[in-house]
Amino acid sequence: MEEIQKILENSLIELEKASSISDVVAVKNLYLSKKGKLSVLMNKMRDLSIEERKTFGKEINDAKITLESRINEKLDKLNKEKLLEELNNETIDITLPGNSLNSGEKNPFYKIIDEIEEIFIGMGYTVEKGSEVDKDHYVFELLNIPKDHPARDMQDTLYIDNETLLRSHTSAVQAHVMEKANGKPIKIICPGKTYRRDDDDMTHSHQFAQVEGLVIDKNINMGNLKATLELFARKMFSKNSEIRFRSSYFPFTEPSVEVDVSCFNCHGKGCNVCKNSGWIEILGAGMVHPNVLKMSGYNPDIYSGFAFGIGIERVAMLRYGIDDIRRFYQNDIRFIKEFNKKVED
Ligand code: FA5
Repeated sequence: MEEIQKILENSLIELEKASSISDVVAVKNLYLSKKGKLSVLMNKMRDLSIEERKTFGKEINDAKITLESRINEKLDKLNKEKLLEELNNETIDITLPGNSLNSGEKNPFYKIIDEIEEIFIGMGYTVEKGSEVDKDHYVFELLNIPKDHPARDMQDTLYIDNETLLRSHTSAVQAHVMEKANGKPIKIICPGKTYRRDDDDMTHSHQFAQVEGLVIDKNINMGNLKATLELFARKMFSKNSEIRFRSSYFPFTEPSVEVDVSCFNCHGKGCNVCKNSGWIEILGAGMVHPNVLKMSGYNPDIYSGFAFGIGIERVAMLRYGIDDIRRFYQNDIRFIKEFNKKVED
């Protein structure tokens, strides 16, 4: 018993002297590990009577508990001191300037899509999604443009295989929507990207975007189309903008029109932006061709409809006075920031 007390006393003295965490761990190993001084005393139990073993065992356990709790107290104290020391040594220079975070801005291209959607939703249209990669069947065939039709030349595009291509116009959506509607009335718009072999200049790009519109019901006529497009133009551009309808040709509409808006740059006088015509074409439209209605399961004697395809960048150029279509794709943050100022009507 005396030996136990002696070992405990020595261990406490050594613990007292320990000045670092590693010193304390060393004391712990010396006395409490499996082969530590207190643990090996247990071997002596073999030589004792049952009665003596009880008191001896209890004494060793008490000594172990005492030493363990003193070691933990000391470790706790040393850890706190270490943390305090680290905090005191750590200096933060609050005079350094902070890093300002630039918030993103919406490209005018997407702002115009939002505006176009808002105008048409206000007229009762729903917004559909289309696919940029589509089948020849939808992009051309169901739109009355069979293989070898000359209209295909104007809309040459990138082919993934003989039957799959990057759509050259959003009109492909028309055939999908008609297929889905299964003979029921339709009133939709669908914005999206299109791809075409075209010479890039101030108003043309090989990749651009359109908003397709399609209305099919009983008694839909050319007057409805004209009123819709006039209302759209009046809401989108200033009341001073002029609009003109030119007769045109699309294989999927009859009659067909192209709609021009007076040039934002020269206000109709003629300049390099409008190629001296005073007008910029923004959309193609017309009454849905009876063949297209038939191919998609609508009886042209009962149903009629109109469709239009608006060039989104062209509308944005007119709306914001942007002189070159290529600016939309150049990712110049200075250009993008310009359009988050309020635009005058
Ligand atoms: C078409 O693409 C027809 N699918 C539009 C249509 C839809 C007609 C429904 C009838 C019924 P067009 O090729 O004219 O038509 O293009 C329509 C509009 O897209 C143009 O008025 C113009 O604003 C825009 N656009 C056409 N080509 C380009 C181009 N290379 N770069 C930028 N915008 C273009």
